[in-house]
Amino acid sequence: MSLSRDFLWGGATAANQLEGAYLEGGKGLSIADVEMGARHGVPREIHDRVMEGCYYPSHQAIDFYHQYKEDIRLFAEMGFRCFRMSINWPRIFPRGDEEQPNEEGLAFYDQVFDELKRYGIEPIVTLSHYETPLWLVQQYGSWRNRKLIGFFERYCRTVFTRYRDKVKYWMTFNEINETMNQAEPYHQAGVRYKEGEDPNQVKVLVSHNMFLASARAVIAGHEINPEFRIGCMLQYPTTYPKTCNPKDVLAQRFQMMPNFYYTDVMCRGHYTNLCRAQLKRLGAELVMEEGDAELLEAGKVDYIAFSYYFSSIASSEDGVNIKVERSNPYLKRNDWDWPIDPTGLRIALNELYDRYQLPLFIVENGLGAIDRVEEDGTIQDDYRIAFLASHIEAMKQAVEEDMVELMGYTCWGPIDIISVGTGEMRKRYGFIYVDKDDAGKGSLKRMKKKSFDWYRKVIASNGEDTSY
Ligand code: BGP
Repeated sequence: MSLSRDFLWGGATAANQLEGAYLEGGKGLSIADVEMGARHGVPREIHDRVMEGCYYPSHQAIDFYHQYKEDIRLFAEMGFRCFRMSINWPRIFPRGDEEQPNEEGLAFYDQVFDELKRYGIEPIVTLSHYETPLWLVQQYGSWRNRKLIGFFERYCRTVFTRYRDKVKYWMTFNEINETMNQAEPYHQAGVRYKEGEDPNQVKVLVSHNMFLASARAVIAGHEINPEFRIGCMLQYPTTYPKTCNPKDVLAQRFQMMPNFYYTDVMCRGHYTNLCRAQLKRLGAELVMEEGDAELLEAGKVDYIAFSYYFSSIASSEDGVNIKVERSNPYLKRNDWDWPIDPTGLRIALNELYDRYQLPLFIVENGLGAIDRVEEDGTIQDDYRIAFLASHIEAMKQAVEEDMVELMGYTCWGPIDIISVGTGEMRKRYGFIYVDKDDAGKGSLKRMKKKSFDWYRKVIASNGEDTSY
């Protein structure tokens, strides 16, 4: 088995990280619009509103909203067969709870999809990529509130109907498992803890509501167009036991449990024994209402999309408390201390496919690095090429030797965009350089990096030629 002839090669982005135009076309605020940038390695400061005099990277981002034609032309030049993007939920429903959508927002995505189609590029659309309308957080407490299930379904039905013949591949929530893995799931669920709240209980509650919302979206999508393929999306944290001490091996398994908690429910349609064990470990209670079980069963996803950036190691002295580290002595690390581990991608593909036998889709992978523009205007990003080549080779082995079923591969940030973690601009992933700095200054001019031609060659050879 080799990569199929229609293997989906391309790049992946999220609206809040590239569109900008944060109040244009009738758009409302999203949770990303109150997140400040950018300090190297420091998590972003979050406000409950836009504060005067502060810099918010999402407000202009790289101005894809106005420059999408040029950007898509460059993607086409690289031979993209697909482009992963998200619909900015508050462009369609500015507050999130309206009865009627915002026509200007819908028209914008019509234009983007039409432009992609001109070049034969298949859109891959994330319905919620860290863009929950801020109003829903302020007025309803975000995903703690079951009302969001209905609002999300209305939003999904609206875009499914509108783009019925323009988009085939969808995914519901970006990196949904980070809801449990993050100390506070702001990006995923719009949640910041209130005083006295039990974090584990909140995580279980918001996850349940998001599962129900995802299931409703899947059912609605299949009803509107049976050809739709709707996936879940998770961050896959390949984890190794630190040693062959059985306690470390057990620690590795326990460390993976919160991740399979998500895929088990979304792919198998119910809370499995593993999920129940995880609830027990968290000391949290799951409250199911009438009809929830049937809904989860009916709303199973068609495929599993995931991001993969690095692997970690787990250990435990008592078999209960788990220590997770990134300092694997066998691996080099990037400028942000993320270990570089292509084999971890092959392992991820094997583990997920073994567990669910559903088609997989690598929808994020890449190297965030500090690029330098040389005096002659070139950008020699050989380190990025080396990273991607090694990961693509590992991916091919998973398909060709391990017989994993894989739909495609989209690199994260094919054009430089805002970093989610730190809000930095200088954490660059792209094949296309964007002239903008961490303070928001720059001409926004686009320049091809050395990796641009390399990726074009990889796609043209359907992954056969990754040489450099
Ligand atoms: C994932 C997100 C992306 C993206 C990526 C890289 O978690 O789905 O939106 O940004 O990570 O992270 P960062 O931008 O922090 O380098």
